[in-house]
Amino acid sequence: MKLTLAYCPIACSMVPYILLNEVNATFETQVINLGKGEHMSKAYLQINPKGKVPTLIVDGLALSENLAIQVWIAQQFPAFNLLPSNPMNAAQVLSFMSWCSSAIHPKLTQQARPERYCDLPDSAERVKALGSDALLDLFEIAEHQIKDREWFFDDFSCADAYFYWCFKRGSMFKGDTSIFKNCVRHMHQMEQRPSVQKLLAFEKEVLHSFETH
Ligand SMILES: N[C@@H](CCC(=O)N[C@@H](CS)C(=O)NCC(=O)O)C(=O)O
Repeated sequence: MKLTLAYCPIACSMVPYILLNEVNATFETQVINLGKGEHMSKAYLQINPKGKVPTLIVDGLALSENLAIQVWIAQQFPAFNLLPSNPMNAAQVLSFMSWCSSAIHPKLTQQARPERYCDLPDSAERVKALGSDALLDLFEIAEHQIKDREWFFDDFSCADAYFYWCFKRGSMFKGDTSIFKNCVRHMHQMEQRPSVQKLLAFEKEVLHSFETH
């Protein structure tokens, strides 16, 4: 099986990158420089007409949407337990992942790309501030959920990788996320995992290549 992940550093494509390493999959990466607009190139739009990363290409078939990609990885490599086998437990993890994708992610985009939310003159700072307030409220919910536990659910799961990106990306904006001590601890725990260490090394390498090309 040939796997190719369309990936850009810092972006949410780091989540499937981590999970593919968790399951020891052999895969290639197709680096897409979002800053240079490579996601809108004719060639990339043929792979993913939505012009987003991640896309996972499985034997020539493109799969988009982070949540679907994560579920595919979990189901393709069931021995690694990235999703629980009990239906209710699995649904709880999916519920969390859906929250990452539909609630948290848009608040991150609101801060990164405020012009997509309001094009009135001089509105960007206000749009970002509202995004930041809403994001901090969402992190407060996660802060309670991860209190006194190692992972969001009984075992390490896709939910941990997805939230790791959400929190890390959220910490790059103005709002102070260091107040969420449990989320910070979770982020550090994630960074102990070999899969995340691989990601961080690869990310550094790709960012360096962006700077020098
Ligand atoms: N609904 C998509 C959203 C993916 C997404 O927004 N990816 C961002 C990177 S984090 C992207 O490709 N942004 C490029 C753009 O919107 O111009 C998913 O969950 O996979």
